Amino acid sequence: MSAHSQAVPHDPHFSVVSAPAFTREHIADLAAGRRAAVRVPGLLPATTCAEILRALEASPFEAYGRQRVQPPVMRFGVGVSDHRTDGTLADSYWPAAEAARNAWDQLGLPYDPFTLCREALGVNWPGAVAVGRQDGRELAPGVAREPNYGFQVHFDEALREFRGDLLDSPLVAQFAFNLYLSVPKTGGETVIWRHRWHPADESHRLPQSYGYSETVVGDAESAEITPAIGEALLLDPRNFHAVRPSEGGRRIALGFSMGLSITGDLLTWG
Ligand SMILES: O=C(O)CCC(=O)C(=O)O
Ligand SMILES: [Fe+2]
Repeated sequence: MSAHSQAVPHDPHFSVVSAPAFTREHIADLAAGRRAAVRVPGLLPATTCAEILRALEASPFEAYGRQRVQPPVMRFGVGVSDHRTDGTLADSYWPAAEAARNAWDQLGLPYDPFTLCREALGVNWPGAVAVGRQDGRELAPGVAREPNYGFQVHFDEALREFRGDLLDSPLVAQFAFNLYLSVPKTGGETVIWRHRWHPADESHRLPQSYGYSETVVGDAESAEITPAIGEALLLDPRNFHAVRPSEGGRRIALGFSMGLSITGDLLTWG
């Protein structure tokens, strides 16, 4: 028995597993809250990751909304979080998504990186893995993110962030997908706490921010993941999570949100 298990009881339903591929069980376990995260090293071939990274390194990233996202996080592409007003997806999202699509096209890659990710995620899934739609319009497929100064402690849950259903097909669970293309020499760890949002947590919210003071998680059990190039991470984003600041190199990942829809399909969005 380890010192840890003697001192602090461990929740067997809060664990991180590493596997050669995403299985149905992994996705079901995440959806059901029986697992914190699943790592798949080498989800895409190393040569593909290097090619996507080369294209991105030569491209200008933009910052997420600087009021809400401090310290700044850079992105290539668009996410719903910058276009949310009063719990709805603002009209401004659609031209931004169109511009992002063009920017990704102009990288000149012979494939769409997000399509490759969806295909790899779906190898063992009986339903489709497709980009989600709202009023018939396809959302953005994902975004490249560069949180060199880290992400504050936060959670992601469209059911709480949006009024009604974000997508045409209602979701019964949500996941966060990341595929790491570039990692720093030190830092850049992803930390996940066994703590889900509770109304009283709002007293820990950082003013005007997407994030919370780390006091919000108290002494909850946590798991720390040091990302590796080519590795995919699928996590339950209802659990509060953060990214630690990086040193010695850019931390760039492809990322998107994914929902399990009532149809049994997995639907993604940026
Ligand atoms: O970059 C990461 O490892 C996690 C980022 C994050 O907050 C998310 O994917 O929801
Ligand atoms: Fe997140």
